[in-house]
Amino acid sequence: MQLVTANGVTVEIKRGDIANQPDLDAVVNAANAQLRTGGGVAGAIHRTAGPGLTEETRPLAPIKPGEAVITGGHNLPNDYVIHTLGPVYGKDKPENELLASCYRNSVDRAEENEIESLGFPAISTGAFGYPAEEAAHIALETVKEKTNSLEYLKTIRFVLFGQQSYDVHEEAMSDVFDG
Ligand code: AR6
Repeated sequence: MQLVTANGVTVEIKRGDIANQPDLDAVVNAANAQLRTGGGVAGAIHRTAGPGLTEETRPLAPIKPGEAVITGGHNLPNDYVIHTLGPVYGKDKPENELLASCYRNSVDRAEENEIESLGFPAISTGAFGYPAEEAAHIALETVKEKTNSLEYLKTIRFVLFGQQSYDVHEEAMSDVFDG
């Protein structure tokens, strides 16, 4: 399953680079607390967005695990970036609730800004060590629940870097949406 419609919202999974999603209004950054560039997603987003993004994020930092803040997209092909700090697995507890908050708060920032299409990376599953399957289930369950109360968002895309991450999300999508 690559695509499902829930309460009029399309939820889809796709392999790709979160910094190269020109058809989305906004993308989510798997940020660090200081909202600076880093490895993985944060590196790709800041590199493509350029120094203007770091300038805009500086006064918004630090953020806590589960929080989300919004900025412009600068040189990215998207109007907005939503920066959320995932939990470090084994350290920031309870991990599952903090990870769900990342998705919930990111969707809330999108709705507040009347965003219609949003792309998520697999938050916390890289440097922060969250097991991929568990994280994918939390991500899809949280997004599914959110589709009950959306006014503006019509498309939510999970942008997965590797084939393994894609496969794990495909499986989780069937589990969560097919019952
Ligand atoms: N597009 C989509 N997914 C990607 C990309 C990309 N360009 N690059 C990596 N991934 P991570 P975290 C996948 O480490 O675990 C940073 O250094 C990756 O394979 O980016 O939340 C920050 O500065 C993995 O599945 O985020 C923080 O300190 C997933 O995206 C810290 O890492 C998330 O990997 C955040 O760690």
